[in-house]
Amino acid sequence: VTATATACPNPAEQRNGEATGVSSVEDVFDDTYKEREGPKPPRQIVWRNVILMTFLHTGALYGFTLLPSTSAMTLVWSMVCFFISALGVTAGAHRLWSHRSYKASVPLRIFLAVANSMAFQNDIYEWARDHRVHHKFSETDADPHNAVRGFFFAHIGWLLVRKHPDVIEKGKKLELADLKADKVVMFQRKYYKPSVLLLCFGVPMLVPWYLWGESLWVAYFVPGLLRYTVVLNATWLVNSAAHIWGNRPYDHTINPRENRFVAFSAIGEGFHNYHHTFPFDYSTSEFGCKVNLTTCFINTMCFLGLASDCKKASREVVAARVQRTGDGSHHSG
Ligand code: ST9
Ligand code: ZN
Ligand code: ZN
Repeated sequence: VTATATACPNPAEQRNGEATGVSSVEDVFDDTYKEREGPKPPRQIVWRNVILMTFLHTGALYGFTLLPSTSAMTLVWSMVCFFISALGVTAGAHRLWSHRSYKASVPLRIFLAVANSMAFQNDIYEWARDHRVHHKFSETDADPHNAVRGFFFAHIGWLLVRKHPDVIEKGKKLELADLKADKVVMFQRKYYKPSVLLLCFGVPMLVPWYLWGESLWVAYFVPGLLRYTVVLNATWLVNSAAHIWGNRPYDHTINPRENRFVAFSAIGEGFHNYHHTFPFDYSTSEFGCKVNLTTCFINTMCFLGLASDCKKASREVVAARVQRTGDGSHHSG
C-alpha cells in the first residue's frame, strides 16, 4: 500500500509527494478467504434489538412532528449535537481508530471519544474491530454488514440478528494491539454505558432545558432521539446505499461506490469506492474538503497542532489505479 504522510495536510502537496507510508492496520481486502460451502447458518433474530430499534424510530418520527414547535435555539443545538456525534464516528472511530489514517493528540482523542459516546454506535473498540473485518472481508460471510445480503441487511438488519460465525472467527484473528494500547479507547469501553446515558441522552436533553427553558419533552425527542436516529441512519447509508448505488472510478471490481448524497449526509464518508481502494487515506476521498466536513475538521486540528501525520494516496498512485481498474467515470474534481 502506498501513501504519503506529512505533518500538515496540504492535499495538493501531498498528492504530488513521494510515496512513503505503509498501512500497518489490517484494513486491506484479503482475497484468500473463501466462504464455507454448504447451507448458510439459520438467521437468528434478536427480538430485543428489533423492539428497541422500532421504539427508537417511532420516537424519532414523533420528534420530527415536534419540529414546528421546537425553538430556534433547540434546533441549532440539535445540529451541534449532530455534528459532534457525527465527528465522533467519522474523524474518531472511523478515520483515526479503525484506519489510523492520521495521528491525534490526547486532548483530541478525548474529544473524539466523548463525541463517539454521544453517537452511541457501540464503543470505539468494537466499532473499529467490526470495521476492520468489514474492509478485510468485504461482501463475504465474514463482513458484519455484508451488502450482498441486500440493502436492509447492510443498513440495519445486521444489528437485528446474530452475527455469522465467520465474522467472529475472523475478527478474533485481527491485530488490535493498537486499540488495546490506547488508554482513551479502553477508558471509553470500560465506562461505555454511563457515558452513553450521559452524552447521547442526558447532555443533549438537559442543556436546552437548563439554558433556555426548552421543555424536557421536546428536548428528549428532538436533540435526543431524532438527532441520534438521523446520525445512525446517515452512518448506515454508507454500508447500504454506498455499497449499491454510484460510480466506481477507482475499482470496478468491488461493490463500494461514490455516492454524493451519502457523502453529504455522512459529512464526507460517501466516497466509498475510493475509500475501499485506499483505506489508509485520511480524507476518504481524492478531493480533500469537497463535500467532506470531516476532512476540514482534521485539517483544522492539524493547523492547531492537535493532529498530524495525515496519510494521503499520492496523485500518481491514484491515477495509475484509475487507469488499471476504474470504470471510466473518473473526473478530476
Ligand atoms: C451501530 C454501529 O449502529 C454502526 C456501525 C456502522 C459502520 C459504518 C461503516 C461505514 C464507514 C464509516 C462511515 C461513518 C459515517 C458516519 C456519519 C455520521 C453522520 N471480531 O456482538 P455479539 C465477539 S450500533 C471478534 O454479541 P452476536 C464478541 O466480542 C447501534 N469478535 O454477537 C463476543 O465475544 P465475548 C447501537 C467478535 O451474539 C461474541 O463475539 N447498538 C466480533 O452475534 C458475541 O458478540 C446496537 O444496536 C468481531 N467482529 O450479536 C447493538 N463480533 O462473548 C447491536 C463479535 O467473548 N449489537 N465478536 O465477549 C448487538 O446487539 C449484537 O452485536 C448483535 C450480534 C445482535 C448484532
Ligand atoms: Zn473504512
Ligand atoms: Zn464499506
